[in-house]
Formats: sequence, C-alpha cells, structure tokens
Amino acid sequence: MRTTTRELVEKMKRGERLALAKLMTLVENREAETAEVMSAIHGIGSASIIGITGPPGAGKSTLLDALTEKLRGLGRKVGIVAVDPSSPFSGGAVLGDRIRMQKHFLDEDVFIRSLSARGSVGGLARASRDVARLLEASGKDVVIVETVGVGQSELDIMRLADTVAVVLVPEAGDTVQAMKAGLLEIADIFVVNKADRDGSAKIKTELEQMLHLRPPDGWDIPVLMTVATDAKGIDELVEAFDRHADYLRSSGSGARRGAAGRRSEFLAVLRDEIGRRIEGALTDERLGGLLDRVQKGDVDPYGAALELVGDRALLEHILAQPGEG
Ligand SMILES: Nc1nc2c(ncn2[C@@H]2O[C@H](COP(=O)(O)OP(=O)(O)OP(=O)(O)O)[C@@H](O)[C@H]2O)c(=O)[nH]1
Ligand SMILES: [Mg+2]
Repeated sequence: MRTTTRELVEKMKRGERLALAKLMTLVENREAETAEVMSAIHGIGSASIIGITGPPGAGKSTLLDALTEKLRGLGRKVGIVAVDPSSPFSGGAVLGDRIRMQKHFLDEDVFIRSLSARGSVGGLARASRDVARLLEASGKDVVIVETVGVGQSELDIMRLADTVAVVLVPEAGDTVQAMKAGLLEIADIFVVNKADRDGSAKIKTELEQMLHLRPPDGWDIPVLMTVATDAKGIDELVEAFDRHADYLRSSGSGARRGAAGRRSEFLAVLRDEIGRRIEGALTDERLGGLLDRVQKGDVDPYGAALELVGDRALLEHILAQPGEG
C-alpha cells in the first residue's frame, strides 16, 4: 500500500473527515488499492448497517432525515450512503437529498455520501458496501444506505445491510408492484409512510395478510406507519431496528448472514483481482500474441481461452502481474 494511502487510513481512524472522503473516492472508483484499504480496515468499528429502499417518491429521504435526527438525539453517530443505481450522474434525487440533509451538515457525527451508477451495477453494490464499511471503521454507530427505485440493482445493494426497511406508500398497486419486484423477500421491516393519506390502513392490512402466508422463521416482520414529514412513528421505527439487531445476535441469523456475505465477497474480490491481472497482462507479449490471433480470427475465442487455461506457464505468468489497472 502506498504511504499516502496508509496515512489516509490512519487519519480516517482518528476521525478525520477529509481522509474518510478521500478513501471513499478511491473505493468508489474501484482503484487498484481498494483491496488493500478494505483489508486494512477489516474488523474496525461496529455499526448496524440499515438499508432503506422502496419505490421513488415514497419518502425514503424524508424518513432518513427524521431518523438521523432521532438517532443523533440518542447520541448515536450516523453515516449515510445515498445510492442512485439508475443514474450515471450524481443526479437530481441525490442533490435533493443533499439539500434536505443540510441541517445535519454542521454535525461532525453525521457523514453523508452519495453514490451513482458510474460503473457496472455489481460494481456499485460493492462500492456501496465498501463505503458503508469505511463509515463503520470511522466510528459510526449506524450506517444507513438508501437506494432509489425498485429493481435488481436495489436488491443487490440491500444485501449489504443487516436490516432492511422497505418503505411503501398508500397508493394503488404499490404493494403488488413491490411484491413483484422481490421486496417481500428482502424486507425485515415494512414502513407505510405518508400515513396521513387515505388508504394507509388498507395497505397495512394487505401487507400483514401477505406476511401471514410466509413460513414463520423467528422474526415477525412488523408493518409500521410513519408520517416522515412530521417525524411521526420514528421512535417505533428505531425501536424495530434495535429489536431486529437483537434478533440477529440472539438467533444466530446475523452470523449466518455474515458468513454468506463474506463468502460471496471473497469470491467477488478473487474474480476482480484475477481480472485485474489479466488486464495487466494484455499488452504483454505472450497473452498479447494469443489476443492478436483471436482478433485476426485465426483462433476462435473459446478455443483460445481454453488454450490459455491449459497453459500453466502462461497462467502463472498472468497471475504474477502487479494487477494495476
Ligand atoms: N403527505 C406526506 N408527504 C410526505 C411524507 N413523507 C415524505 N413526503 C413527501 O413526499 C415527497 C417525496 O419525498 P422523498 O423523501 O424525496 O422521497 P424518496 O423516497 O426519497 O424519493 P426518491 O429518492 O426520489 O425515490 C416529498 O415531497 C416529501 O415532502 C409523509 O409522511 N406524508
Ligand atoms: Mg430519496
């Protein structure tokens, strides 16, 4: 690891916000040093990672704001990751969040980071998880990850969370849409926001009926009602998060999730690192020569790939690449 990066990690651990922000940028861009940084911060800190997702405009950001206020009142340090998988830019929604969260800007113990889909979706899910880890290592007690929308990418991102809250609103068809999108599978807590509007009792009943059909697994998914704009129902929400954290600890379910997460993380990093080394060797004579023959059509891509994995010397040579890229 470069000295500057090591220094950044040390500074971040001491609570320096600028160092934290720089490390986040490095990790978001998936720089070659990401693996070393993540390895260096392993096991540092202990935060509850909470995911908040749901359809656009459900009030997730407003809820997050009220939640942050409440958590700060309890003396907990809060990290926030606002992820927008649909936009390659730091777009409108995220900008809106920034403005909304302004009252927390002067609070040293709140750190807000926005991430957008610059690279692949898989890359975004990993960047989100790593950014959440950095926040944990910097001493946050709670890290909240908000995603916009209801697609596969949101589901992937939500996998990083210990507890997932799915936010719905009393609008026709919303429940059905959410179910189709697979939100029922990932929800640990349902929040019916905009409970000041008509139809919120109905959607709550609908959800509870649907949840009854699930086989019992030790955690009864609560359906809570909130009015985020008036900070109503926030105490109950925090209480539900704490109960779920207790459940994860006492049931062993948290440990199982952790093991499964570490497994897929390890495999993903391994693929990444090997991929980097291949990229690094592309300009090299031996792999380059094979690539050249593929490009000319002299060998078919499948055959060439199989030839490569059968060539131990070439494989070893590739794996010995520095892996910059
Ligand atoms: N009536 C009512 N309006 C609300 C409530 N919560 C949020 N809103 C309004 O709903 C709109 C959307 O709120 P956001 O917090 O931006 O929703 P979001 O889910 O973060 O939106 P995206 O990030 O764009 O998906 C805003 O105009 C809020 O003021 C609520 O409890 N009741
Ligand atoms: Mg939002």
